[in-house]
Amino acid sequence: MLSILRKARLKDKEMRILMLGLDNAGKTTIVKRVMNEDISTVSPTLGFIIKTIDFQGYKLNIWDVGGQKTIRSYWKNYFEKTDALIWVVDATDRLRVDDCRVELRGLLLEERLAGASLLVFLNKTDVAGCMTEEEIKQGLELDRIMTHRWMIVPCSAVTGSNLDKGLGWVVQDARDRLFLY
Ligand code: G3D
Repeated sequence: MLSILRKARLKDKEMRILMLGLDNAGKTTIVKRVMNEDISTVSPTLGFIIKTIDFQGYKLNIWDVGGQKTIRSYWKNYFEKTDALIWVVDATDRLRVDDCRVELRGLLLEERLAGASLLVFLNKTDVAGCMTEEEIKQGLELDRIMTHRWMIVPCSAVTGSNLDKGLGWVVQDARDRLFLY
């Protein structure tokens, strides 16, 4: 049933994308950058923000849900009908890689996210000395993920680099999955 709903929405060229990650990872800045909004006034997301982005002819409804520990238990409320999960990682935050892995693993066990593809945005790669793609792959044990199609894309919300590449993969992957061209 869910997949029928998904197909219907894809035909309407609409996708629901959930953007999650630990607090301070850069979720809100990514959304603002993609929408060409001023990124100098980003404040921590306490509740959630929904933005609709027009991308390659698709409407991407992006739910940016706050990541503070106290509100992570509410993430569940946003899972319904998710086509893709974007997991944003702060490439400069070595101290919380374990926390990040545990939260991601928990999400991937959620039944309602079973059909979603996973894009890992390794954000803040404009910062010198940040973690590499390989470090994060290992730190998050991405190679062990067999339940979801996934991709990791190093990016920067500040420079805008690779944001289109990541979203492009999300759109392409959802289309491939549903055999819709
Ligand atoms: P969140 O929505 O995931 O909680 P925010 O994160 O978008 O609020 O960003 C948290 C902080 O990280 C912000 O800095 C923001 O400017 C910074 N940031 C986000 N993306 C990048 C990036 O790609 N590169 C760098 N260098 N910084 C980034 P402040 O200082 O406002 O807390």
